[in-house]
Amino acid sequence: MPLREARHFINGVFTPGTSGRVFDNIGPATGQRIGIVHEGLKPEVDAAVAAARAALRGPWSVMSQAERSDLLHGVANEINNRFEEFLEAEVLDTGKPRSLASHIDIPRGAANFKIFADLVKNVPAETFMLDTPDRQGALNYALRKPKGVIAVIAPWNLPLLLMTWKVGPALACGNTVVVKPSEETPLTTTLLGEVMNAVGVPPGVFNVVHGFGPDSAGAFLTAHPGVNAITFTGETRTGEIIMQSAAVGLRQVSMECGGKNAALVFADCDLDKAIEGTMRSAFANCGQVCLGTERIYVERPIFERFVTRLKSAAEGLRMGAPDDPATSLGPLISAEHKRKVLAYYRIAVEEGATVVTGGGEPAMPPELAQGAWVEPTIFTGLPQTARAVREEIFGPVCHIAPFDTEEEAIRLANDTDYGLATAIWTGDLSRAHRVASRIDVGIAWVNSWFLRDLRTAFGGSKQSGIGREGGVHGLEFYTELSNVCVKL
Ligand code: NAD
Ligand code: 6OD
Repeated sequence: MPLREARHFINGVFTPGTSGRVFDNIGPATGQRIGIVHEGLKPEVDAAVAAARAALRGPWSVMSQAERSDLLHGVANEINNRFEEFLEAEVLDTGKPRSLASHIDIPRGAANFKIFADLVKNVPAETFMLDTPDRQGALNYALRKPKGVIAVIAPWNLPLLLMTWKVGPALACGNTVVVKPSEETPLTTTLLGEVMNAVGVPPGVFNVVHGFGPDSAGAFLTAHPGVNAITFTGETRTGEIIMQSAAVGLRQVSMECGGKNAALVFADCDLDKAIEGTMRSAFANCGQVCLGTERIYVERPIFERFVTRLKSAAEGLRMGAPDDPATSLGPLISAEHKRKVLAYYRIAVEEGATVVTGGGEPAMPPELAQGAWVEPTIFTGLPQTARAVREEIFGPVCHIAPFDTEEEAIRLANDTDYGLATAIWTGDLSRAHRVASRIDVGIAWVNSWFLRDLRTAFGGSKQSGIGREGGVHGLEFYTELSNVCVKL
């Protein structure tokens, strides 16, 4: 397979930039080089921000909302027309099973443009008639204006989906963007540049600069004074660093960060459904989903049965080549992430965990042997204070512990620095509502997981993030409200 070259996309043109630096793009399934990526530094970021600024003042702002929305529908349609190319690129970059990327990543990546293009056309403006002493009154209304040039810093776990989840609403609201995709997954963001040109999105509206975080494109972009707001998805620690950059010039941030999410499994649940849902929440995308479940609390009467059944289901997962339809579990994103996850497997054992299944590296066939593979792993027996119970591992791993009362289950679920998601498995409707209302998270699922209307709010509390994106809630971040009062 020929090596893929990922260039920056600045002002509608693919360019290697002037830094002269490149780095290898390694396919995580095989550990082999699949391409090279040009690294952007300050000059590339300067050029991209300048292009975004010019487009903001120029062609993008003279278009009507309807024209912009039509173009974004065109972007979605073109992604779907080139579905196979996007699929191949995403699978190469991440090693995830083709079946997963074709059901989630690419369709959702396209849908993000349509949903927000339609949504912004249908948001009513705030309008009041004001009483005045002369009884003539005043008309007071608010305009929503684009915020300006938005920096989009994206992660590697769902590269197209999570990047378009930000680019879609940003562009729909009339902003322009500079995207810094993860250094691990440059390909689908680069392809999106081709799509933007093909459908006629004006140059400069969508820009991409590749590179790393510190001392590289990410840091230069978030520190750039020409950026009006920063939307970030990634680790909490990175979010803290980016907030420090954003403080200069009082630039607003939207932060979607890490999680250490709990599942609460009550004895009155439908056990088949709880096992099926928990399998997905713990192991889908090799556990590399921010909403994934790493802590499972099970009511004591069904604890042993639950552990036995989850073990057997986890042992039924099949690791293999992404193109093999039988593959249900892919690799981790990189050798570095594999080292981190395996380190946590060791830490858990040192902390006294019982290894129910997994805990190490699988034997893979020769063509995959250099890939970032780890076994799906289940632990029990750790105290709530253990690092493996408190820190986000972001791998195919969970810890299962028993609980005795509803009150205890709620306390355990909330006993974390994070607040992203929870899944509640119960057949008791009143309990479902009661418990959901008391867990400090951005989203609580009842008898389901990863199900969400894109028009609803998404985000985390505590160290899982700041702000909400999704639906009309994203408009608060991607637009500036401007109040107009007309004396009649
Ligand atoms: P990461 O924080 O390492 O990197 C995310 C992005 O930030 C990358 O593009 C990276 O290059 C960039 N970056 C790193 N340091 C930077 C700096 N100093 N300045 C500017 N940019 C910088 O995260 P990751 O490893 O790509 O993703 C995994 C993490 O993301 C996990 O913690 C996961 O929970 C979180 N995540 C959260 C959500 C959510 O919606 N809450 C979704 C997906 C992933
Ligand atoms: O469902 C979404 O819109 C969303 N932002 C999912 C995030 C997944 C995190 O890995």
